[in-house]
Amino acid sequence: MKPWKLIFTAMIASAAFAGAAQAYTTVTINDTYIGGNPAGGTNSNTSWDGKDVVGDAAYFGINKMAVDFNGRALDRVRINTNYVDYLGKYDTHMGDLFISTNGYTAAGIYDTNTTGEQWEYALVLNACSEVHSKDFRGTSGTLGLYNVYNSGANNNIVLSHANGTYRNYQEVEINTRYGQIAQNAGTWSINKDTNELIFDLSTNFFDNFNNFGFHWGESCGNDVIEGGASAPVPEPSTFALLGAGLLGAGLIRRKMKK
Ligand SMILES: [Ca+2]
Ligand SMILES: [Ca+2]
Repeated sequence: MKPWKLIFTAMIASAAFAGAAQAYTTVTINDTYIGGNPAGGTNSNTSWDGKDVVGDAAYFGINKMAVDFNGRALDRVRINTNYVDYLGKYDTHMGDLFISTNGYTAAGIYDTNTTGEQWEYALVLNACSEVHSKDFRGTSGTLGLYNVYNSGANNNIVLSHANGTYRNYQEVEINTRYGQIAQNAGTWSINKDTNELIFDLSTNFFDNFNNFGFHWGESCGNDVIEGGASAPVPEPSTFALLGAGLLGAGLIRRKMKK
């Protein structure tokens, strides 16, 4: 093998290797979302109107959301919330993660399930009868993937609810009777050191969308977070460019030899 051919082969191998090692990117969404005003048992209580947290922020406050991309693939969503230390507080429970795959349009302060961004998919904390029960105290499980239907016979959005005061008209869970795409799309876990509820995907279902929106809250919706995140634009690796350059040089060399 001629020296230049040897170098060229090595470069192609390097390019293939560089292509496999993808960059990891995190998009942070801060909680600037408020949502609807309180309703429920004390419907006339307007003292929480316009507030980011209904009730005690030490229990229900959501600080931010981290969206992790592996290359262009959606890999994890991490919700940073005080609630991880108060699971089951006042008979509430963790909600499911709502996902938009055609971007995110912000709504005003009185956004409800029928206004603002509409969600195409949801990641459901599986073993619903347990996770969605006030008696559940687990800290990990599997994730189901569901279509979201916000109207019609298959409407599977469950709105915020609680025995006392809660934030009204927030989408918080999926009725798993309808819309299942996959029974196991990953795992969820609680990290009490970082105050995170982590949705960790194993499915490649979300690998090829460009613009996402996300929505999460407790079953009471006492705090809710929403926001958008775009998948990183892929850049050709240095080695791939070098390989392409050498391929060009090789072709010129062949031409000159003729
Ligand atoms: Ca959408
Ligand atoms: Ca909020």
